[in-house]
Amino acid sequence: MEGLFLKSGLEDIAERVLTGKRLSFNDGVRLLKSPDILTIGYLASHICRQKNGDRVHFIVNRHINHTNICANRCKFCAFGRDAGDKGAYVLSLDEIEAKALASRNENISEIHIVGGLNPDLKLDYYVEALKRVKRVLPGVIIQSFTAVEVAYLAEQHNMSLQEVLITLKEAGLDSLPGGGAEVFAPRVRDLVCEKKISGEHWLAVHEAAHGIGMRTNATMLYGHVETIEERVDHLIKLRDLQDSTGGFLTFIPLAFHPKNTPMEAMGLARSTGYDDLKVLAVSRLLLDNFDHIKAYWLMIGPKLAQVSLAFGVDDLDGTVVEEQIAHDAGADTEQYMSKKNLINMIKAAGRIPVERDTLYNTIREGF
Ligand code: V47
Repeated sequence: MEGLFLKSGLEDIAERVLTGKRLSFNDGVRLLKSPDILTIGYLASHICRQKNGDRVHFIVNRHINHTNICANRCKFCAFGRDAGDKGAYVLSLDEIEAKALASRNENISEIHIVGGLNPDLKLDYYVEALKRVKRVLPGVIIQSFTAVEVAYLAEQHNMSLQEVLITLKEAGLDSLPGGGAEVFAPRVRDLVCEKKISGEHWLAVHEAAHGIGMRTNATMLYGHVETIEERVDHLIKLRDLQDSTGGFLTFIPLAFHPKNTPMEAMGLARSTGYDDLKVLAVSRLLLDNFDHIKAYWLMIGPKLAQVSLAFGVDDLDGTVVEEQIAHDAGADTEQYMSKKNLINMIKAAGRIPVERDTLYNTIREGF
């Protein structure tokens, strides 16, 4: 075993990982700065297998982006529009219901609705959307509305985060997705999303959700202006909240897509495969209190997502069906992946496909 890590300079970190010790901020920085991707992947895979064995998860789900009109207009985003702009849209409640209904025969277990901060959409729209989805798809789990949308509703209606969350929960909301986290460091937020809620506020929404028994996801948007240290700081803040609530289900790194965004002019390139794998693997190592790390095939491509199963990843997300946010920003993947394809990718990696629901309950295992 020792020979494996010779000359990597990561021997002490490897020792800590293999003996179950928590990694520090500095360990995270050293891992992300190291070119020794195979050692990092080996260690991450070791931890992933301790937590999940050979099981790799996927979900049959459908995304709906209900509006792209957004008061925040983050600089990394190609999806947001001002009302009246070309391509600006809001789905009516009937349209949301029709999209949910169109999935009725697909045996989907999750509906994922996220959109912009549209000042014309009030809490009653969200409540009614949830009720209608549950009416046409009874039994489906609704994982919808980012912390940013929840905070916006609280502000618009002068309600507490908890009051908004309880109102949404009573209407059918089961879980929050992980979007809107970006990178918590104020320096980064000032540069790329100055109008967005702070990192602390994002964490407070998730803490409030966990407090009412709602499980949630977490993300990090990487590959733009953030430093390695800021990435690690973000991960440690998530780890700290997870220590206190245990409410996070999974962590999903999101690779920045620059096309058509205000940041395109900065000349930033898409993240490299090397960086994608390292962020996934180092997340697996630092987030020792998260059960799952998800590679979102739609953003990093199905082939790299499959390879990431050897770098600490145990979840490939889902069938998705339709998606605007990454595709408006130049994602060159499909918007839909069949269940058969997801199963084949997992089997071809020598692993056991597990169809899960949002809460990681097994729907079916071993296809
Ligand atoms: O909140 C915006 C990010 C998020 C870009 O919780 C961008 O299971 C890349 O959160 N390039 C939406 N990313 C997607 C999201 C998500 C996706 C899949 C699963 C889950 C989950 C969550 O996408 C936004 C923002 O953080 N984003 N613009 C862009 N140009």
